[in-house]
Amino acid sequence: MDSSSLLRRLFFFLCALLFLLLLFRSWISLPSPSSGDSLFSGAGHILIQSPLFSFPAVDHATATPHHPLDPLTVGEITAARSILLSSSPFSSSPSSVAFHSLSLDEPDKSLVLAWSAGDPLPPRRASAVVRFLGRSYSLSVDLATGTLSPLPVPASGYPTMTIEDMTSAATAPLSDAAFNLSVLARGVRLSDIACLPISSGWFRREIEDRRRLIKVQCYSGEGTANFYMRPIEGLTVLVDLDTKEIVHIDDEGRGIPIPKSSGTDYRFAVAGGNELKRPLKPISIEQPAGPSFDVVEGHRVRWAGWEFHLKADARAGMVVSAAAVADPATGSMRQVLYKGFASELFVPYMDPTDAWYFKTYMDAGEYGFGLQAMPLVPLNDCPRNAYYMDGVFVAGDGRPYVRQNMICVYESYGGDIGWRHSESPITGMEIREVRPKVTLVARMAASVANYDYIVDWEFQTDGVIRVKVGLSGILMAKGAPFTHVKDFPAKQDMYGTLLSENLIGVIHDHYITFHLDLDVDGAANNSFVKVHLTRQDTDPATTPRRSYLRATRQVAKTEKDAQIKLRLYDPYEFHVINSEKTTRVGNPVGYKVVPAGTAAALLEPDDPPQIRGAFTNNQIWVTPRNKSEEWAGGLFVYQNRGEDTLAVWSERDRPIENEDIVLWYTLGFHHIPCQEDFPIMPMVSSSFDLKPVNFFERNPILGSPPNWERDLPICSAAATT
Ligand SMILES: [Cu+2]
Repeated sequence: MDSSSLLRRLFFFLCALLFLLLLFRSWISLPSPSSGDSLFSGAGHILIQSPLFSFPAVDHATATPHHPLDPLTVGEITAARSILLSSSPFSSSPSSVAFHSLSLDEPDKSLVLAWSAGDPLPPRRASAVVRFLGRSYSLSVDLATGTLSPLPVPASGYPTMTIEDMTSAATAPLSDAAFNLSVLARGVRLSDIACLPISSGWFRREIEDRRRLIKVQCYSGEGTANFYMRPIEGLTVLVDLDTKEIVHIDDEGRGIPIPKSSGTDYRFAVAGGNELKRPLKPISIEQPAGPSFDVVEGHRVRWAGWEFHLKADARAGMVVSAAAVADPATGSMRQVLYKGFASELFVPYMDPTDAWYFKTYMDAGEYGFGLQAMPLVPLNDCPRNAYYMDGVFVAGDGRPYVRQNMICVYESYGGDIGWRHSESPITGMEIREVRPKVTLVARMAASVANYDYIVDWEFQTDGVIRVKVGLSGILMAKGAPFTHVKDFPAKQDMYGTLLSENLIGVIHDHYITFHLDLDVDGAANNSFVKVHLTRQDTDPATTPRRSYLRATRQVAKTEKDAQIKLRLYDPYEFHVINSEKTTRVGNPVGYKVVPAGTAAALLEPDDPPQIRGAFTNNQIWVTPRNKSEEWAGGLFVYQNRGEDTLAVWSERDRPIENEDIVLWYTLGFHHIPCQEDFPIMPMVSSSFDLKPVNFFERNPILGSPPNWERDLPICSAAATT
């Protein structure tokens, strides 16, 4: 055998070996038949690379905390519950205790920042809010010593409802004969009704001072899963949340027909007739070499120089803590954000009539933004390359339960550009430099009855954190005795848009107020600086220009200097700087909050809902950090009088210069419904950025590499049918 034929045989042998290796690699990662995946799917037989990585699953029954900010484990919740139930006064009647919240009482910031992996954890404490024999209690539970200590209780309001509060309120009307007769008189079978517990707000009425109240309204689910589109209009039941007693029934609107069910169902299996005639071909992000992030011990996320702690929270939904970013010049980690979360939501409807005026929801403090977060749907809520994190929450009886897949973390690449420059032919330089933008997203989605909120914290390699809120789900709609706009009395206010026959989508606002404890290069010596752009007029003798814009810096001394209403024609940048640190050339290091599309609160400030929602009166506030000021609407939001809001705290006008400060940003939406929102809304979203401003010495992703064809996975068409 000559040497060339030996080489040829060797080449074929190596090719066969490589083929077998590739086959084996695919085989060991084959998805199970029950997963619904297939190696070959859709038209054209696309070769799909199966994920070759997985994060270890958490065994909640035996989980232990690893980080000072890790949420309470199943074991810790069980221990805290038994400490509380065996202590006075609760031990006298443990079955009468309702747990409205039980979560980690976070250690002091100084202890958390001083902690390193491997150190013993600071003492673990739980904070509990319970109702017992008609009273609310706020308590701190020391898990090490087994002791209970009382905390102050707000002057007004009640804690977040338990899931049991909501379900028992929703079924309470069915025990009332007058209610049942009214439903039947409207031609609706009792077996078809679905009812919603609607927080009743506070309207300066005497009964609100002595009873915990809720309003219940019902819908007909006949012929559709989308019962929200079939309101039984005008029938409102006032229920005592503690006793489940029916306090009052408003029975109006019997002449208003129940809107039709046809065309309202949105489920794929049911609404198959809506299927697009030309669906898109399958699309997915594949990472055959695995993700570039890891999640250490369940909660510490590390990616592209970022490190942060991520956890689910029953009230806030998702909490990002201790976020730090590596400085590419030195490699050292630099603090950016100690704690960020959605502190409160405010959703007032713009219809002052009897069955609607009270709809002024505060979804975090009243319903629990995290309690309402359902498991995310793999492949559709989050892409295929996502990692999922569970939430561990507490039922009304104090027992723990696991909300699986409540948060997802994934790397996102949508074809966006990190930076670029091309030279044009006039310079004679052949330069085409572009860098792709890949980001890391932490996502949750809460379904607060009809509405769905998607909250994304998106970390970028250039140091930007983008916080995005998406709105989808189903409108809260109103029955009407009209089937066409022309039939509506001209002088009457419709309060919204006719979406379909007999159905009005009522105008409303959404506000989401974020608590952003920025720690720019440390907690201390942070200041809020307003950088004001103003027009300067010139001396015509010195320049052909008549005017230019100039930036001047104003350091906010006290809280009132930092109550910001955004104005397009009076622009500012809003920086949080570390006044002790400067860049090489002398600029103070900072991060700025960059607003995007948003909306301002326009209700009368003395309107009771706006008193409670006064935290939306400004888009930006800055307060000195105070552990008792985390919830913008107050600790007890339900039915409160607005005495404990961010607006009230800020009026103290405390010093905020060179302090540990918290910036609050409110993202707002005015929503005038339209027919495209029927029967379910396409996503609408808006965002704001936390962006480094003179934080780095230069573009921090200057050294990031471009994409090369040779590095990318092969996902080409393998064959055609
Ligand atoms: Cu809306």
